[in-house]
Amino acid sequence: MTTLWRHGRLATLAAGASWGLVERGALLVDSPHLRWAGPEADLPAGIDIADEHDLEGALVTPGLVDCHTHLVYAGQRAREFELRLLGASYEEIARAGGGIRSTVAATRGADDDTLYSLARARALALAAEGVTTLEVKSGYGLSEQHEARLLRIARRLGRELALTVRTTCLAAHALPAEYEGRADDYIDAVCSWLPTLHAEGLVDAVDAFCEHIAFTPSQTRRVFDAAQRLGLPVKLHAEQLSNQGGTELAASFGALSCDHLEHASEAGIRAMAASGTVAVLLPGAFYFLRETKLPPVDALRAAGVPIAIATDHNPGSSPTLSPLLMLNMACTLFRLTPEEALRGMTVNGARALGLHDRGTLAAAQRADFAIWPVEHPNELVHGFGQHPTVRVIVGGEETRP
Ligand code: DI6
Ligand code: FE
Repeated sequence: MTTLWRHGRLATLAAGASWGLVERGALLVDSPHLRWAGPEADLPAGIDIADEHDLEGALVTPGLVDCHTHLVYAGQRAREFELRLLGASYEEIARAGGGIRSTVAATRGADDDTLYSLARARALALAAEGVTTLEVKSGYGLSEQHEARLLRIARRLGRELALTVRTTCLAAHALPAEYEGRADDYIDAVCSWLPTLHAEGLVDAVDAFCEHIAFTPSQTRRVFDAAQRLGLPVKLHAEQLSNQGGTELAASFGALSCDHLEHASEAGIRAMAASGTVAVLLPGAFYFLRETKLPPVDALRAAGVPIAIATDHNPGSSPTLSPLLMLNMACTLFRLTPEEALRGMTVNGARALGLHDRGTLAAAQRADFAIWPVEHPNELVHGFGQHPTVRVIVGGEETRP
């Protein structure tokens, strides 16, 4: 059964420049895939159209892909925000048992239904700005039982909402209090959990936080070795607060992405280019932590490393639920062009998740798209805090959140 969507302005994001714009464009959908996208005048003949929608000149983009979120947690950290404004640093708060550990305590204390409904509300807020594919990391459980619980809740989001959810095990996010002074033992434990979590079908990728306040490169390597033994792809929170050489390490494992990267080196960028690793830049965390060292955007461009943009939604360093605001900040803070920013939250975001069936409007891609009441895609990036009303189509079906 083929559905025709006609009289739209398409930002196909096909390779090349100018957003892949098609004036007076049309889409043919065989759910859940696109059968055809192009100028309405070139619609293929002889197709049996079962249903037809008039887009009335609205803009159509691929559905947004938010490739880095920490969506499943309880509690909030507004007090910590206040403390930072009174002079405490993120690191000081983390070292004093605040920060990630306080979210771990709140998360462990919440029941499954509470965690699910909190995460669901967050996912719906992202969907309300055009997100159709979402990555959800664990990392606020930090025990086998609680990491499994968070990943199950992420899977449940994917089953119950009209969204694709990819799960990432980030058990190596922070050292839980019960392992104080025994980081290597904790890493051993994480490595021993992965086969069980994977056997239950809970893990699409494995991530770690490689940082002086978290885990060393050699601890990260052990987590990656365990992931590799299971055939799972890896990603890394790399060079966010300092340069640890995590980028080179992740690239040597063929990582899907390295994320944050403010302190990435030339050698790290060369390694990412060689391994086809995506650079996921997170302007929300940069802004909220009031970082001053910019990610090396020019060097990433020069090396041909694909750049993705994500919300990094989490309660400590990026408590935002606005993907469009992140596109704007990618331009204002990191000097991406508006087109680079949108490609970063569509085609390159998908690539950071190892997904090649979405992120552009083209035949055989998933029919995940967003319909916006604007004339040009640069308007989505230019305004901020405007929350335009968007219609969201997932797998060819309009969603009604
Ligand atoms: N880097 C971050 O910015 C977040 N996690 C990470 O590895 C912070 C998470 C938090 O503060 O709760
Ligand atoms: Fe993160």
